[in-house]
Amino acid sequence: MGQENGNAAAYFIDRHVAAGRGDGVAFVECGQDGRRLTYAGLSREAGRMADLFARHGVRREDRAAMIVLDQVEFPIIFWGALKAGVVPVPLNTLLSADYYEIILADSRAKALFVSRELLPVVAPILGRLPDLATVFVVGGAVDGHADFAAELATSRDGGTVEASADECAFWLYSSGSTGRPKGVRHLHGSLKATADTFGAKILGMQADDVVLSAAKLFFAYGLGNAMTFPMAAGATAALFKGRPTPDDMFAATAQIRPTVFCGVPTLYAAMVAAAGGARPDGMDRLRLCVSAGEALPAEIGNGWKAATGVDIIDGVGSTEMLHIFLSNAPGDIVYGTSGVAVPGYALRLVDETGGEVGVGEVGELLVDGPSAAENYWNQREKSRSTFEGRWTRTGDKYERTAEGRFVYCGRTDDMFKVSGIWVSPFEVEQALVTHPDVLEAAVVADRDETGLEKPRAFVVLKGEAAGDGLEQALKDHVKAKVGAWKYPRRIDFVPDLPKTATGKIQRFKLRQGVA
Ligand code: 3SK
Repeated sequence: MGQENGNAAAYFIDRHVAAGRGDGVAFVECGQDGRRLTYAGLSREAGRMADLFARHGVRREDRAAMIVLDQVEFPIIFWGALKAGVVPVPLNTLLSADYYEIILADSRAKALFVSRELLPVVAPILGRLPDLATVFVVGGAVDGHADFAAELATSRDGGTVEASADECAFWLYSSGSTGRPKGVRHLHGSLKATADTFGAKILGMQADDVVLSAAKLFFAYGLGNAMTFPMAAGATAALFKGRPTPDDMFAATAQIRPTVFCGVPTLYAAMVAAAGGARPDGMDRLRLCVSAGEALPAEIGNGWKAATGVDIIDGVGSTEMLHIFLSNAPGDIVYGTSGVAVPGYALRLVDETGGEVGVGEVGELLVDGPSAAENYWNQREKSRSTFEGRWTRTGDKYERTAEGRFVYCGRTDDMFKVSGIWVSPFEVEQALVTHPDVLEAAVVADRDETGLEKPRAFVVLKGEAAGDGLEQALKDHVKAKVGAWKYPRRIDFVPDLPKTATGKIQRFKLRQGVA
């Protein structure tokens, strides 16, 4: 018997069609005129991409960048590239032209697929990218560029090329907490590895599930939630093209009636506040919710449960590990903790010398598991210091409780000392968000008049403006909650906070602002 094809498309698509499940709906777009894509339709359309690539001189292992919204063309292009052995590079659809230029040049993408709505953002830089041969516009013809729909319609199905599960399949760009983008190179086998672990063991994904993810497909988090996890089970994912505001999410849940909903803490907080205690429509089939991107404050988990009757599984993942490796689980949830290792992954907490720390001590989290990326493209030093043999450094500080649960303590580079005692910005932020007027908060170290570091908070309020006395009330609130020395000496009321694509607060940007 020949060896099984390790190409991820063989597992996620061809297997379903071969087993007679081709009529199952893989993707449905939210909204009135939302399109549907069956597994057979996806197989056919994605299969045509090899021909399209060949016509435009895009060869195996070349990169094809994607600036594509969550619409049915996203899976067609992504899986079509994998089927052809071309390496798709989905990019954050919210970046500026400067960032796109850096990333497109770094990846040396030969082809770019761009949603028509986003073409004006990248148009000014396209002439400055010598490796970029063809720009395919998704969702309409534009003079001077290839029309994706027309090109696909005239292509023939080229099937799925043989690939090793250990072969590089796709890249994701990680902005990281320092700002310089890194091309994270992932293998074909890693997609199945995350579906077999978090997707199957924690979410228990089944063929009758319908997943709605506020996190977009270009994030590792969204890619698993709304593509590989449901596809591994032959289930359905809903695609929402727009910005996930609470009202739009309520409309989408009312239409889709998802069984699994995936979001980030900021969105859950805003949805709880907007729901005003009432259960939103379309939650009748909901069995599970997932949160990642940053640790979920207990208040938000409890508020959501009170409004919807459904728990949120809070987990921790990274672009480097492709999805969640540390998580709470159904029936085993302690809000305010990140849970325990996902089955299939091993975790260590280490100090600066690499030694294991004990219960109640803070250490850096290291993870070993089957979905780790191969390396960062062209960043050898960073690759060597992140991927240490089997172990991947996360840059996150954690503490393990006597019960074995992990509690988030901040980033390795965010902690600071006040009066000689460590302060985790996260701890102060958590205290601030328990105040009824606060929606979100971020805390950084700022020097006082004596040059010593003290906490400074940036606070987004739930209501309009900060009334008289609110600043003092918040300081007193933090003192009472987490200790007198930790209170923010200065509070700035801001309309929103800088965040990475996956919803992590970019404290380095706030620090740059205060320096
Ligand atoms: O930020 C996270 O927790 C995360 C989760 C899943 C996949 C990717 C990321 C960055």
